[in-house]
Amino acid sequence: MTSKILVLNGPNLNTLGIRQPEVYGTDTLADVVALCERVAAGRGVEVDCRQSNHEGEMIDWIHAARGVFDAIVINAGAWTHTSGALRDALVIPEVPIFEVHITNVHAREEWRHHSFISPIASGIIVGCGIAGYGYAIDRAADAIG
Ligand code: DHK
Repeated sequence: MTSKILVLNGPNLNTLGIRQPEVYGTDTLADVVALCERVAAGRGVEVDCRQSNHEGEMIDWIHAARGVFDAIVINAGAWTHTSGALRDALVIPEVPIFEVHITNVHAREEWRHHSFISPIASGIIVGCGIAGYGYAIDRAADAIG
């Protein structure tokens, strides 16, 4: 059976390309999805890419991922730094989590330095632009074999 990776993008990432392009670049969410699909196809895995501005919706998607997805790649946007609820949802022992940030959050404002997700992540990729999603999918494919 083909392995499946759930790719989640949190709040404001639907505005990639127009939101602070000097910080986040000019690539759009559609470019992120195209990259994820290309990398996944090259690795023989499937991806399902979703974005939400609603924390409860994202938590519901994570709950429903059990038994369906083999790994989760997540850029939780600002929820990364604020949401214990999202972190609790992501504690799924059989599903490795890969945290992605387009920017180097550690070189930005102090409130972005803390991540609720990092302690439960199998891997973390920051500051590599949207290429980081591709690296995370590649690594997730390795991890799930
Ligand atoms: C994206 C966001 O929306 C911010 O809230 C994070 C992250 C950083 C990124 O770099 O992809 O702080």
